[in-house]
Amino acid sequence: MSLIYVLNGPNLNLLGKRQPHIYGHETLADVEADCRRVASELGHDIRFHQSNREYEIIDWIHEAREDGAGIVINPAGFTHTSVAILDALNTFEQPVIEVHISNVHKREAFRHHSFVSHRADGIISGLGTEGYQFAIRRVASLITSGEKK
Ligand code: CA2
Repeated sequence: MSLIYVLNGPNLNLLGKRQPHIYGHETLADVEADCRRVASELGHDIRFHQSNREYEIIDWIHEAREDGAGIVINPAGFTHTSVAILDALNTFEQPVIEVHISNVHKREAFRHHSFVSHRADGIISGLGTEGYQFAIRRVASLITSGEKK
């Protein structure tokens, strides 16, 4: 069994409570339950975190360097601003999938650039909260194909 980190950036604690027309009705607790279910179906465990503080996200990426087999990350607003999160992800040698609930390319121009995409092995955007489940599946298959090498 491998450990997949699912990391969520600022304001995602409000998921399902505000702006449902953009982010849907599922809460972050619902997303966590979905991720746990899919990961356990695939024989993996997850560590699920959310923070409004950049340094906490960086610390979890460092922790994943020790015991993580992959990372699913929705950096939220830090996507478009954080070289520091990119630098941390660049030290992590296992699969990384970037998730956005909304289609960032259909939104304001400032959301079209992602620092994290410079490192991500794949990007999911605009599939709603279901995107997290696809991301877990992709990380799991990358873990398996890495094990076969
Ligand atoms: O679509 C996504 O998942 C985003 O990462 C969400 C970020 C936004 O800054 C990115 O451009 C795209 C914002 C997260 C805010 O989450 C909220 C959830 C519910 C209510 C209010 C904010």
